[in-house]
Amino acid sequence: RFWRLHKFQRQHMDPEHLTTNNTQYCNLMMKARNMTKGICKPVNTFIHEPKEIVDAVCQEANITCKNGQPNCHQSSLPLNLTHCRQTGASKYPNCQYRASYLTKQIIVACEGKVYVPVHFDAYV
Ligand code: PAX
Repeated sequence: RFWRLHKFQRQHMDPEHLTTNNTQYCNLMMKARNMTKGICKPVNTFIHEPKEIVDAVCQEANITCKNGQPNCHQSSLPLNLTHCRQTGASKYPNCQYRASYLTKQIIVACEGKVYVPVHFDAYV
């Protein structure tokens, strides 16, 4: 559906920021992108690449997603990522995250007439 691609953009896309060792990145970005409302989203990955590069992953061969659906695709190249994981001490509404800066291939699920990413499945 139409709104799913906007949700993916909000939750996973951050082409402006380069990978840095900013320990506050996840604390700031998880809040700024509305992933700390109601609950602290436990795990979320941001992608620091242009939209065209990430959309193009949907043109790679189909692979099976973690949930068994066939609409996943793996990037042929490693991409710059920040992986955010909630810390053990984090308690809602004070959501606290640890950031890991990675260069890994991503697996996304794609949907739609304009076939674009809607879900972040994993990095490998
Ligand atoms: P989502 O809700 O899982 O999927 P996310 O990717 O940001 O959100 P709506 O209408 O929004 O409910 N969709 C699919 N989901 C899963 N698998 C397939 N094949 C699929 N095809 C379509 C967003 C929408 O995509 C639809 C799905 O129905 C949703 O529609 O991950 C939990 C969250 O953590 C992120 C990824 C997930 O958020 P998990 O563990 O259940 O896979 N996340 C997870 C991450 O960002 N980084 C990580 O490394 C991991 C492990």
